[in-house]
Amino acid sequence: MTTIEAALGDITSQEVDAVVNAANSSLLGGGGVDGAIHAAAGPSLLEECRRLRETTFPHGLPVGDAVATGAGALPCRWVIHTVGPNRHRGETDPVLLASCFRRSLGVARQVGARTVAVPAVGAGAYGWAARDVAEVAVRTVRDDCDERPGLTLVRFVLFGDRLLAAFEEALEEVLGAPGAFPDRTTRRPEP
Ligand code: AR6
Repeated sequence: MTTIEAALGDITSQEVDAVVNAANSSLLGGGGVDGAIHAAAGPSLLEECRRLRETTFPHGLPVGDAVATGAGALPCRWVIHTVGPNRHRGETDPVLLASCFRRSLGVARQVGARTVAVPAVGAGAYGWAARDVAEVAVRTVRDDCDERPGLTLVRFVLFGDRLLAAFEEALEEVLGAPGAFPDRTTRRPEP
């Protein structure tokens, strides 16, 4: 069974197996979550990302895809970099946003992670509305964890009350009240 929950906080301080990074195709850093993760992880993360660009992704990581690296000084083992669709560039298809969450969890299982912290990919510089990200993220994670075993915890880590409220609402809508579906493979934790 996978616990899916939402929490207020900074993704760089999460004690989980893997954290998801809202990166860009270059994989070479940026602002927002990406900047915070690179700053907290230290230079080894950027070095690994550079190597990935030289080897596997010479043209950059495609939108909607995900790839894992080590985590440098972060209190987790892996960083899973994904690239959200950028609404400011006309990338408005929610299927691409859903792909970020699905691929990130797929990569998490591949490396052997069981607990994962996930930010609101797309809800910052890439211009998606909080409630749209929340809806897509919660549905995608629920469906993915219903279909595939391996993860025990997926924690959405949100910066700010507005985002937390949007995710709480989506959790309620998609998963029902806490504890309402004891037989499902996914559930919310008891309050
Ligand atoms: N922990 C958790 N959430 C955070 C943190 C943090 N430390 N910092 C910001 N957020 P964004 P995007 C929230 O812009 O929209 C970067 O420059 C933030 O409030 O990080 O996918 C990349 O390099 C927002 O709700 O990601 C790309 O160029 C959410 O994380 C571009 O931004 C996502 O905001 C990606 O844009």
